[in-house]
Amino acid sequence: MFMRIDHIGIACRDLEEKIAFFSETFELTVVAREVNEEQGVKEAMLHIADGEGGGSYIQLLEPLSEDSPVGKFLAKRGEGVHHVAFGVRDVTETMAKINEKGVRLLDQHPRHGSMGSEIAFLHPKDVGGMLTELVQAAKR
Ligand code: V0V
Ligand code: CO
Repeated sequence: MFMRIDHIGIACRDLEEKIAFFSETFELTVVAREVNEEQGVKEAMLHIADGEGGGSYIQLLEPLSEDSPVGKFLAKRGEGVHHVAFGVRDVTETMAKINEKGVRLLDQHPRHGSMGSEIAFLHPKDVGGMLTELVQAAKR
């Protein structure tokens, strides 16, 4: 089902500060930046490697508001790992397969994700406490 880890999403209060830290400390390059109003985030993708069907990245996330998913997470838990995203071939198909096994989907239809991807989230309570994202990367 999963081809690779697409990205690890990290919640932060100051995107510019964390971009500077990750790019300098780990010699990673920012390959995309986006404001995603629907998800309530300002985000940056730092490239790590290329894999089957797409790359793998660190995703740095700053909330657009306090009542957004990342805003609430920061208030409750502080900065840190917010979600893990897996690369899949077909997000709609994978959502259906996983849902059949009793895992709740947080999205009924795929949504727009970073770099032209299509994404969907699974409920963290059904995945051992890990907010899980499915990513179908844009065709290259
Ligand atoms: C909340 N919980 C988490 C969690 N957020 N557990 C693990 N990881 C997280 N990130 C736990 C929380 O501690 C509660 O457990 C329970 O889930 C319900 O949380 P809540 O605070 O009561 O509820 P909300 O309203 O904060 O909703 C949580 C969910 C929400 C996960 C439902 O954040 C959501 O829909 N997220 C999906 C969208 C998203 O995260 N977008 C931002 C990334 P207890 O306390 O009851 O035990 S956007 C992105 O990644 C993009 C654009 C991309 O990759 O391209
Ligand atoms: Co993500």
